[in-house]
Amino acid sequence: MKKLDIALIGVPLDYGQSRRGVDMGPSAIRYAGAIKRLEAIGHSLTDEGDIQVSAIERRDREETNLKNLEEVVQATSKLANKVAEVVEKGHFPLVLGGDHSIAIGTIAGLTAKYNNLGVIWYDAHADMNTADTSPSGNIHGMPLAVTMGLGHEKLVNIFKDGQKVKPENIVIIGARSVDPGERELIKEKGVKVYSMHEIDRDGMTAVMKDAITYLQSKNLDGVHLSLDLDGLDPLYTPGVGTPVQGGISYRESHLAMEMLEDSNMITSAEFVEVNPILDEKNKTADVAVGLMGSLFGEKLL
Ligand code: B3U
Ligand code: MN
Ligand code: MN
Repeated sequence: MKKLDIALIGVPLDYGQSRRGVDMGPSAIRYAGAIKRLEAIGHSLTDEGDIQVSAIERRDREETNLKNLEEVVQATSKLANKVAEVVEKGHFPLVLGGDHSIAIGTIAGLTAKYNNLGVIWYDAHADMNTADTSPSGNIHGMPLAVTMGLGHEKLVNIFKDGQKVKPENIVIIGARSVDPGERELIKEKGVKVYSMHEIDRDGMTAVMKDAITYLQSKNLDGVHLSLDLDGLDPLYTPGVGTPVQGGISYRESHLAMEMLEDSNMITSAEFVEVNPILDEKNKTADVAVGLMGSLFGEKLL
């Protein structure tokens, strides 16, 4: 991999879901040695610190079934501005979550530079609910819909109005818990999904080859990797808010990251949903940092 100027941005946000603790994710990932690990590969790294997230719950709430909407809008708007600032300087944004609602801000900010962005969504879930279909009201179950321009207008219009990514430029990998409304939207919008079924049937090598070829056919000017640690099986990443059995293995995940590195297509990344309170001795943050190593070009030999 060519040497990058990586801009590390922490987002200690836990308002997109209901289990406290995921706000400590960025600290846990830093503690697990992310910076040294990436510098050892030869990249230069600037730690931009954490985005400020309001600690006070607001009272001037609008009537909505979306939990903590104002707090999520505030934090993701700040994040979008930060991501835009670093990509415009030519840096590679590496965003640490925080719950997955932060992707709304990351992807919005990326549109400052990329006009035809691709997204790889590595996750047990599709994160394609809207206020109408969400079973929980948790915004971390909605960022991919928001990115396609669907959902609450305050979320859809962060940084720039409307759709940020075309549905046909999105690939989901590892899905195994998809709600009925999400299933409909996947079909209607033509989002490419490699569920656990395809991974079991064809193997990770074939799935990643196919996903990379698919994205290469789209004339993209950038590809963002949004990696939810619950995409892996909870055996390997127990420190997540909504674990789902039967997930991607540790080995398959490293292989996937190495194949992405080989493809040279990734232009930004985020690692989300690390919750140290639910974790076992920082295991999940350790896995996140290991996967970063593979994604950024660490070699076994
Ligand atoms: N699809 C469910 C559950 C969920 C989504 N993302 C996570 N959990 N991490 C929902 O609430 O939208
Ligand atoms: Mn997710
Ligand atoms: Mn998930």
